[in-house]
Amino acid sequence: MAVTRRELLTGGAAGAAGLIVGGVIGRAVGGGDGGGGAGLSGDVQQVADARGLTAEEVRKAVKSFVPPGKPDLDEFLLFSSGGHGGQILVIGVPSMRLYKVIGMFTPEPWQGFGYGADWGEAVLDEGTTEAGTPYSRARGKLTWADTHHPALSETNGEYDGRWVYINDRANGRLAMADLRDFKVKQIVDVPNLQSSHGGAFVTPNTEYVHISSMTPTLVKTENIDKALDNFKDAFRGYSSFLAVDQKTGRVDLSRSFQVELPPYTQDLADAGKLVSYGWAFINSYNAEMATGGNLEGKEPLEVGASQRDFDYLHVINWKKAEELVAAGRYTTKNGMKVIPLEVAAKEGVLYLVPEPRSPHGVDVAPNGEYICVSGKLDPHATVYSFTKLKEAIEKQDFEDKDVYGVPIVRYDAVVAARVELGAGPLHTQFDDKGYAYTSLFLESAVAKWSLGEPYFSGDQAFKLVEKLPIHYNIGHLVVMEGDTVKPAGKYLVALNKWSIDRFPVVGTLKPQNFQLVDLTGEKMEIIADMPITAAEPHYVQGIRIDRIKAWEVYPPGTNPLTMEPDPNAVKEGEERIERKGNTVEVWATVKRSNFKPDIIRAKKGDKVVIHLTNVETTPDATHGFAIPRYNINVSLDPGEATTVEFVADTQGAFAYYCTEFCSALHLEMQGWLLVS
Ligand code: K7E
Ligand code: CUA
Repeated sequence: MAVTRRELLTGGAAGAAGLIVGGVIGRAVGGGDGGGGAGLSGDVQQVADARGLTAEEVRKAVKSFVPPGKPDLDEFLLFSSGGHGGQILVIGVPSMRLYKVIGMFTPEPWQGFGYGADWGEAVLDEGTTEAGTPYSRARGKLTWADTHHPALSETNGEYDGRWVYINDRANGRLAMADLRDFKVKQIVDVPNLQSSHGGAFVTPNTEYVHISSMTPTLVKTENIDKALDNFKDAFRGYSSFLAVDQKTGRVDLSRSFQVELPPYTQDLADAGKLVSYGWAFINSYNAEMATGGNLEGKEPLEVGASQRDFDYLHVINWKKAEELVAAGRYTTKNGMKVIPLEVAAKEGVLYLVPEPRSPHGVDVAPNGEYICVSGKLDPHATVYSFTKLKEAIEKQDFEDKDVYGVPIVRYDAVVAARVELGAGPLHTQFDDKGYAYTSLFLESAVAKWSLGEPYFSGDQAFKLVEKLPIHYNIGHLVVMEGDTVKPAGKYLVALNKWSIDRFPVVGTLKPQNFQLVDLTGEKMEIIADMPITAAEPHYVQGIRIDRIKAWEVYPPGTNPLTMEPDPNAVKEGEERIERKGNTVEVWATVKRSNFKPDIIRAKKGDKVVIHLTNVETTPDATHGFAIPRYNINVSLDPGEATTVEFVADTQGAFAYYCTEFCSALHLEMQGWLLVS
């Protein structure tokens, strides 16, 4: 927003922001603007004094302040992982206001996700299959996840605002939400993965969404008691390229494939872009293949996994992998096409590159040339050059093969730089000016450093330029659109695991802390804290708000699962109840302020099917449909059609009601289910 100097002085169009800037700042810098500003600055000064705020604090507050009625002042939306809460959090930048919690893997009662509506039940059922592994139904339906890495869909390497994906680190699954209605449409139980970390990322045109195993998967099921002694043969990792249907955003497993990997612990991953288009990169640790066993006379896992000086960056040529799949060079495993490890190693699909001790993050720079890796136990960021990597691969400049025969590219041939940053570097993001920003977990800081050509050259390249202390223990960080080919820069958000003294004490579990950092000034500057209370967030992506074209209402009678007209949607006047055998089927409309029909009669043991259509066309006119004691709780946004199905196994008179305060007669919006 452009605020003119005149507006600042007169407190005109800029409203509160203008008053504060014109007042307090004017005074703080010793000038004061005199005239119209003087009286106003007095007011603001009084407020600041009364609240114990310094001019500096007020100046920072104004940078992120979004006044009532001016939502357009938020320029970006963050899509944040919701950690083991299993959701995605949607947050405005710079306001740092939470706008939405999208239930992805975890039922969400307000949105009626997972409490009887066919859309949510279908999604949760799909995510709890037995197709891939025997794990999913170990203890019944899976209703939680540990979400780590959201991935917004891309076109030509830029966010396109169509879909968002996120992985389930705990259970090796992937979920997708449609950004037309911000609702989850699919949970994929990815075959051959037990857990996942490398992903989600999308390839530059969302051809694929990638997810790889974290802890390798057991593949030899005989003699499981001895499996850990035979780790090298009994376990494998998998890099999954899940093909995306360009119309719906859904994963199509029939067109998807996996590349089998050695049983190192594959960690984070990123997609190549521009020069490195067609390639993907996955970190690993525990190349030692340690298994723990601290009560069985062996080293604890963390000791065993930190023996070697190098682990391996996995370099995958997914274009080549596509060709092999097309040529039938795969085996089918649990319904998934898998390129076996030997084939991947021999045919140029998989290469390894040494990377220093137990790395964590791998991030590809906007031009696709630099692949930045940082290791928890090494104070440097290691920067690989894709050009050199490609040359080394072409010249077969290998230093060795691993025990599985995978070529190991010569380290010195491909490293572009090692930049000393500080203690515990984890993740890296990029801005629009050729700088990289790396989180330093142990040091609780953000390190800003310069990339090489074409951004910086000579002694200006690969140089630490600034460090910003963070509060506290930063994990991921995000620069707006900072992992696309065209970062927006402007703001950085630090995702901090601890908040210690930043917030009021609200019990023994403390909020985590998102800190908003302004990147536009000479120095980086923290301008806001945001307590995060839903779970531990991991990664976040920030997208320009104008890229998202969300609907405010559904076209009449839309089913949110298909985003198409629901065959059982009804218009007003078409409401009816039909009984066939032991099934009572109801077609109902929902609007301010009644359900029609408002009496449904069933006999104990009947199957009851209720098709509900919210016939409203007004934005915000959402209604609920809850049946007490039947564990049914549906939310119907304007235009939405959905179906609830259950067995009337408890007799009684149940007063179903609308759960959203929708009108003056909301309390009257109720009906009876009589089960006799
Ligand atoms: Cu570093 Cu899962 Cu991306 Cu957490 S991960 S921080
Ligand atoms: Cu509809 Cu309350």
